[in-house]
Amino acid sequence: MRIDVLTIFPEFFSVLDVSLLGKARQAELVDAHVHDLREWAAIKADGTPDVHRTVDDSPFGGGAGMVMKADVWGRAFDDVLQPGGVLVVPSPAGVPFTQALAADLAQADQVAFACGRYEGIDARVAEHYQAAGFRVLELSLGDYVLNGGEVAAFAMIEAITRLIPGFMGNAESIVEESHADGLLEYPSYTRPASWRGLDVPDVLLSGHHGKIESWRREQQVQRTRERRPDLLADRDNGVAQ
Ligand code: JD8
Repeated sequence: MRIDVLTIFPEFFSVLDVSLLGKARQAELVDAHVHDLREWAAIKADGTPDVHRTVDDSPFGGGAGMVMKADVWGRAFDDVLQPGGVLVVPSPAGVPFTQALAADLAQADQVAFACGRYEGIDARVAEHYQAAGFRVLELSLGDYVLNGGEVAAFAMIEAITRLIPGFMGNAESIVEESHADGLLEYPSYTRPASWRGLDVPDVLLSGHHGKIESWRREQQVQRTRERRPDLLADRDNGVAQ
């Protein structure tokens, strides 16, 4: 899979080489490229040089802050987006990013992330590439406000790339994770069996795999009911996670 990230803070993604993603890059499972958006701001739309490499301007209709310029993003994506590529625009106004979307995007040949800053990106950028036939997804990491799209893009990249076949050493562990089956995962324990007066549940020491499996299932349902009743409702209504 090819991943492209466009941002005015490319150094933010320097850690992409750390962790498993680094190994996946070596194993050519992931071909990741980070681009500095300002490279496409050196020349203004009228062809004259812009020494300030301006990427933002004041919002039409007034209001606080600045908006990122469509013409700069357009020149950048014209160079970076490949046929069939998916354009992901992290945004607090986006649809929720989920495990199901991560699994879906893990099948893509290219995913390009538009990391906005300021008040966001001129809305015509998503509109233009949608109209040009690209799959454009405005996705939110969660119901809280960040200062830009970089943190969200990073989280989405990790959630997506770890689902690429061959990425995670033991694919089995993926199956048992939270959200894999619409339920939160069961609690896990390891040695010592007793710690500060807290003992590991006896069933886990029983060696009785049937009982262990049903206990773990019950724990998943109980936790989900307590912490994420919305997931249980979705599950009962057959909504993909
Ligand atoms: C992209 C600019 C900052 C947002 C004025 C603060 C995602 N779950 C999420 N929360 N916030 C974001 C996000 C925030 C962004 C950008 C994503 C680009 N900002 C803006 C609007 C209010 N500032 C996000 N995914």
